[in-house]
Amino acid sequence: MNRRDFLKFSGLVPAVVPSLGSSSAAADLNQPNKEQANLTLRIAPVSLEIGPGKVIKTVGYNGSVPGPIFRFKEGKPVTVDVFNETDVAETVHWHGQHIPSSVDGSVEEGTAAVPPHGHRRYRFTPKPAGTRWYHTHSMAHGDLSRASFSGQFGFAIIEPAQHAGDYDQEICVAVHHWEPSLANMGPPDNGWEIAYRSATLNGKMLGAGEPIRARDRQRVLFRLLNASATDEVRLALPGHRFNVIAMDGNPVPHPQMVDVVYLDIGERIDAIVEMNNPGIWLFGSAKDDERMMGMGMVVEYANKSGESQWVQPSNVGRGPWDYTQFGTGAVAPQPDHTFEMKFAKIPGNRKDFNRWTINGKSFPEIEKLRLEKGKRYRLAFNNDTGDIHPLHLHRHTFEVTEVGGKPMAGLLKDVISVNRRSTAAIDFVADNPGLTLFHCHMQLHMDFGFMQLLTYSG
Ligand SMILES: [Cu+2]
Repeated sequence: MNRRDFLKFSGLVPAVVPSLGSSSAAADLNQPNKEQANLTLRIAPVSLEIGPGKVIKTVGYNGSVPGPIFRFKEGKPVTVDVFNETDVAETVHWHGQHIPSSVDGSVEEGTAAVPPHGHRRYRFTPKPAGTRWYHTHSMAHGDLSRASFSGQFGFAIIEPAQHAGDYDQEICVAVHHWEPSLANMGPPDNGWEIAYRSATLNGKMLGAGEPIRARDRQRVLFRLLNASATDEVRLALPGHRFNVIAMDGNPVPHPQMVDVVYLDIGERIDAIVEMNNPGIWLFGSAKDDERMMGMGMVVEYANKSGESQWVQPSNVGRGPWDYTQFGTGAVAPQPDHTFEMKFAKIPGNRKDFNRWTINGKSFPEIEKLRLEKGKRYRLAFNNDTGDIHPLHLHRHTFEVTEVGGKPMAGLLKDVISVNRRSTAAIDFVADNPGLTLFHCHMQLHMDFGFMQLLTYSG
């Protein structure tokens, strides 16, 4: 089955292919006006029925959650018209791309916001190839209806000039949590955290959406995205294993077979699953309460029927997984300069939000890190907090060079999940001048100080 057939019959996620090409030659024949093609993104309130009679009022893209799947061709410029039909200024961040600060989508970097009931046009050249995504980069500051608590997220897949992937069917799955409320879940000195009442895969609770339909001996490419505002997730498909071939859209040096995939906020995983165990299965969260909240999807083989089966995987774990298993085993070259970054928490004490510091200072008081073009930099993290932090660097791809004291090389990412009371290091080449944001992707952490800008000198 080719992708067009799949999209026709699956109905999993709305896809926008026509203007920007796809890997299918048949689709290309229907695109005589590719050169003039524009994309339109409409930010507007949407009533999302995530389950029977369960309606979430949120804000989404083009009337859906997730937004349309954009398919870009690497290196082929695109124009995106963004219309904001809400009462607040909004931004659209193109997560994982090497594009100018003026269009990257964060006001801190200098991208102009889309005014309430206003319009802006962005033009950029999509790169690098891989599973990217787009999402709002506004702040919530405790408003649990805004920013990444809303439905403003979608896949932006950048097709390479030639696709190396060998698969029969592609399935994009985005994770989200809904109905957030403030809760006190930690020790007495800990501030507000977030509890949720429902969760979805592709905007539908378990049983409410179309099943994933597969045939025996198919190879399925899962593109997985954690678009939650605040929670990391672990996903499993009993009876099957995931061959993890890419992380954050970048091919991994050592693909690994795993039973459970771990995704911190903002992370993506490309995994091939060999469909060789006919039946009706449940793909979903390895946490029982999260699956009960809706984070699951039925996987249905052709000519099979009955109840979906769940088998609890062993060794689910509490922290991030071991990234070193995906690396080369080599040691990365020494950087030209290392920035030491120590993270700490200022406790909110049950009546306020926790605040977060990098080397003792919070955004926006913290000074910018200065980069020189062409040099290789290391950010050496010391997470002196009891929380896991998904750290994201804009506009650059980094190499993970140390995790928990273990040196590593070859794994290219744009988000790294740093464990509690642990260390990690990332290296990157300063090759994309302009203001660049570094921040924790956990919404409450970025809202309350966990951000820093990097700037190029000269
Ligand atoms: Cu954090």
